[in-house]
Amino acid sequence: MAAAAGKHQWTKRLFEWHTRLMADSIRVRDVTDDEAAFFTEHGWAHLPRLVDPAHVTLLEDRAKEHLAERTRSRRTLVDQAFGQSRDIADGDPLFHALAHSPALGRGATRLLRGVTGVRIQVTNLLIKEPGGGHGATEFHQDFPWMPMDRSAMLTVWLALGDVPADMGSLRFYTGSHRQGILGRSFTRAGDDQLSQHPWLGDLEVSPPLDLAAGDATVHHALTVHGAPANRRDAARLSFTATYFDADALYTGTPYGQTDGLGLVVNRPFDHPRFPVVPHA
Ligand SMILES: O=C(O)CCC(=O)C(=O)O
Repeated sequence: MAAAAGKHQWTKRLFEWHTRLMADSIRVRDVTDDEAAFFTEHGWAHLPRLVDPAHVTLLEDRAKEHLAERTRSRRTLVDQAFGQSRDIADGDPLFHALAHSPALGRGATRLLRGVTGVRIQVTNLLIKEPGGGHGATEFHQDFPWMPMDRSAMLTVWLALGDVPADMGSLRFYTGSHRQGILGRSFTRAGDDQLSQHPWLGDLEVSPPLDLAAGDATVHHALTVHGAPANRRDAARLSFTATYFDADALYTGTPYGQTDGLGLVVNRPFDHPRFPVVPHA
């Protein structure tokens, strides 16, 4: 028992040491005032060269290794839109260093306005295969599934290779983050947000974005977003990190990620699965 605990401590220390080492090889820039203002107004923003492109190849290579090992079930409507390797920052020091980088912590805290800090909700590697491997990502909000008592949450979507618009970069309904919770999508065919709320068509849609490796987009969890199918020959690869208000309280809403963790209703997400990100 003591030997097992010792081994666990040792593995943990090795992971932390490896992460510190990796932090030096990933350069993340700060979000600018203009980007923050744009995000507040539109509910999304384009963050060119968020991560130094010189370091993105390393991330891309690692992503390919992880994604090759993913389970390829096509059970859900989400599985038909893209493949995933979830919680990637928990087991990979490079992605851990990226998700926990103070620049991203500062950026998320700033963009969410009025929050004093953020926790990580989930990190993920996404792949959208070409040639009909995956279809379009239907338009949806992220928040309607979440067991948080407030919607201050956003996702940074980082291109790990060049992602021209027709490879499936995200599109956003501008200002939809001010329309409240519009309901769940991906529960049955035809429940995308546009079908449920045709009036969304009156809102402007973000332009098709050609992302270079290292560019990111960021969207609020209430912003309606989706992506076209991948029309190129290569797979679309991205890393995502979702951050939420560190003071949010757990509501007890059933959710695969939080069920059984022992979280207490009406208390903050004080659990190692939801670390607070440094932003000093
Ligand atoms: O990458 C995609 O196609 C969808 C990703 C998404 O919906 C998200 O990160 O919130």
